Amino acid sequence: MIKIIGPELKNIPWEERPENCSDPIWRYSGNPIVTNDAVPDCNSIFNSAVVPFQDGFAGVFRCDDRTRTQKLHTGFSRDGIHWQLTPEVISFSTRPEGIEPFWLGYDPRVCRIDDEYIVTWCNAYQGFPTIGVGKTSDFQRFEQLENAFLPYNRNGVLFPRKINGEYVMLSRPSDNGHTPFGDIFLSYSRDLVYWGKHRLVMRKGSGWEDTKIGAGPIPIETNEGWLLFYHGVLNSCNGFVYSFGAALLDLHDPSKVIMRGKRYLLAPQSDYERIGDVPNVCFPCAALCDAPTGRIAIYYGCADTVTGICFCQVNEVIDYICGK
Ligand code: BMA
Repeated sequence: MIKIIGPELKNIPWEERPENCSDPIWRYSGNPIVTNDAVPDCNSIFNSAVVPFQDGFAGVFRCDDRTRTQKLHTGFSRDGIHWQLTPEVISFSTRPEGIEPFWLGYDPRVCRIDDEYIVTWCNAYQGFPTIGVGKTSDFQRFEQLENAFLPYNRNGVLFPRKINGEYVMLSRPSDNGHTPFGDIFLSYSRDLVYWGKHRLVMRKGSGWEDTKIGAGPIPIETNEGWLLFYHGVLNSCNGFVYSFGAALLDLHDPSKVIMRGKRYLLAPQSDYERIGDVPNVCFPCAALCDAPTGRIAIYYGCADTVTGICFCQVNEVIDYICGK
């Protein structure tokens, strides 16, 4: 019997599976839940990360402004569906010497470890993409840490606890452009500053993930392994198509893949996933879960334009990964 290892989250956003749907994952009927009007002067809000916070939820949102610069804003919600975003861009009260002031960030993830929320995002270092790292305890004051890796890298995703005494981060070595390749690696750190012991986790696959893959939400701990949702990209004759699937990683050595789903879980099929600034993109960056019921709510960017949410049950996702 598969079980999520974690706390109860009674107020997890949830909607039952529609009667006519037999898929392991289903979309919220009110999608999209966040659109560009949540922030002044904004072009699009997508690929964003949320966590339980106080008696509701908090998040870091990717808001591209009308100069088309990628910015990060905080947001707060009581129910995980209706969000109040902060009009001001996140700024860091401290930053390491030699790092240029933060001016651009995208595809954030937020990971609670002990009483801190660690934010990772795709940062610009001297104009090259790499993984930025910051932390906050209240979503008001943020400190910036060292970038985790050398350029070029994207999709830096932390595990929600130390493994064998060390922090662990998934990432995807990239290029300076739209990256027509990419596999998922992991790295260890004792202090969130120096990263090493780099290991391959998963290579790109075939079909829906034949071009590149990248970790999505913070992995979910279960009694059978870490449940990892990840995006996969197909290179079609009309450009990239971003879908997402899932895999199970070993609890003690997450570079070992126990099992990996062959089919995608969610692919761009709704209008808001197919039509937008970049058509055909479903890009998950966060998941909430309620351990006792096995409910999972996944937040994902849709067509690089808006943010959506979809739901699944842990046991059904594991059945899907096992090919049942
Ligand atoms: C990737 C990232 C994402 C984006 C996706 C599709 O390389 O930049 O932010 O959603 O491309 O455009």
